[in-house]
Amino acid sequence: MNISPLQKARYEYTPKLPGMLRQGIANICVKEGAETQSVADQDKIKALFPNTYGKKEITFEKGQNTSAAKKQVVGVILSGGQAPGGHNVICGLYDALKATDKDNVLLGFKGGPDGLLKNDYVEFDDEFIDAYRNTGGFDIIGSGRTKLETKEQFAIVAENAKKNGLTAVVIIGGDDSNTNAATLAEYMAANNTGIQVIGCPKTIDGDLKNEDIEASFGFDTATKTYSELIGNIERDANSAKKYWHFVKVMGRSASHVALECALETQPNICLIGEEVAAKKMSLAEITNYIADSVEARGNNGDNFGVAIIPEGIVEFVPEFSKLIAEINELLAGSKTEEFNALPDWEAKYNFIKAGLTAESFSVFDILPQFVQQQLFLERDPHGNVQVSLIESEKLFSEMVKAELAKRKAAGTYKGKFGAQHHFFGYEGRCAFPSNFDADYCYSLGYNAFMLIQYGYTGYLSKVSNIARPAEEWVAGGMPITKMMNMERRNGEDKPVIRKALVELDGAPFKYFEAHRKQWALETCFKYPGAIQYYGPAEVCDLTTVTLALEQAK
Ligand code: FBP
Repeated sequence: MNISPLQKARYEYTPKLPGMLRQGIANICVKEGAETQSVADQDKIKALFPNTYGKKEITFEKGQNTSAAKKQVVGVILSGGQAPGGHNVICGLYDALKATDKDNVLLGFKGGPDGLLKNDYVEFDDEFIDAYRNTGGFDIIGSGRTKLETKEQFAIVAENAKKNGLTAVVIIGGDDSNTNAATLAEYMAANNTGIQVIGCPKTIDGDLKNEDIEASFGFDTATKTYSELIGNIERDANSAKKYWHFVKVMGRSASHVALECALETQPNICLIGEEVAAKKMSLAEITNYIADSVEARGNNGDNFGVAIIPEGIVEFVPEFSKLIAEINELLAGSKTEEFNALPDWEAKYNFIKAGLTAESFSVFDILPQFVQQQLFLERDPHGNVQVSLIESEKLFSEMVKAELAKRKAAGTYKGKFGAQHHFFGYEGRCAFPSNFDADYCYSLGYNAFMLIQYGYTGYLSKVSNIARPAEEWVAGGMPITKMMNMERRNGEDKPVIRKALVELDGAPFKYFEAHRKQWALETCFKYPGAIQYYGPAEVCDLTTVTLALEQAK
């Protein structure tokens, strides 16, 4: 009764595995490659990970399975923001584990890392797993953002793991969660627990990728979902010809999601945070850049358009970051109470004016009042401004409106400007996984079990060559320490997986850069439509434009 026809049909879908994993468990052998080094700071990372550093990269091949027979009891968690395909990672893991030995056990720890700390889990069986095959969401066991990083936490996890007889833990998460997976693996090895730890690369933001991990799962489905909506909006804009639509898309920091959506839909404007930072653009320069397109189109009679704004944009604007830092300082400690006690906005405004440097106050002063107030209303538990809550789509449309009013007064702009605002984020995180994500995720999970079975720890499940058909995908594993470097986090130098930002000399940005001038002036909209699950492979199994451009030989 509660199952839609599509969900019912998706239960029947058989995800595609890489060719080398299709021969049955008995026919999967391992091939070890070269020893690895971290991407930077080798000596420091090696010293911090003496038991797991420098291990060999590995690939699986067709051949006699030589892994030692051992009953496996595996614990799995989902960590961080939802991403389409998470359920299939668990399904792939479960199927490989049961195909190896039906007495093997898979425990799902609930609510993310908290589940491991609280020893709160469910044991999966066929009926349980079958209800989640090829579905979106993380509701199978839930997720959470608790960071597993202290020795005390690791000791609790190790104790709970021993209590349940766990032989391995699989962490499905982003760069932070997999950094923690590497540290947990090192702890487990250093303390001779015999418990292995394997990671799987997740995040719709697309910023967990490198020379080994070609894409994080969920990026494909989420960007296809947003692109469908943006394409529909473009068509509406082109039909009514009376609105500019400002569309903010998720991506906490990197602009991969915005860039992919732009490549899919060819909007008039797409801001890229990494470019804004590299060119040290000011808010006024960004505003002028958008206003130039609105003016040129308006003067041609096209009083409509679409602009994509990445969620993390304001933190890439140097003068805005400086302003945020000064506000955090201004309201540190008891000064928040002093500020909150002021009787009205005018008194607060004067307090701010007196507390900021002249440079930062001039930035503050050009912001629309609702953004000025947002900066002081929305604070995180540490009292800092919550930058992700700033409605940057409204910020830029308001600033463009003000700029156009000036241009109208000067007689250069002759058009009309009406704006609509959208934020696409949560809409895409739990969509039914595309065929690509369903296949990729299932393969990552299946492969994670092969890594466990062959005794590896501190590895990320790796499936590569993914711009090609699944038959040609290459399954294997990479030591997580290979992706690490030292970074300053909260005043301390820490070993972390390097976050992948948009590369301004990479093929996806270069393509965008070569076309955006034309897109800004003309109407070159592209309408991708909804994700297709059934039909010809060239429609249903297509992956992202980003991946296609990055992998184009
Ligand atoms: P992950 O990095 O954990 O995958 O989450 C990314 C993300 O989806 C961002 O795009 C977004 O800024 C954030 O999660 C929102 O988080 P929350 O679900 O806590 O509101």
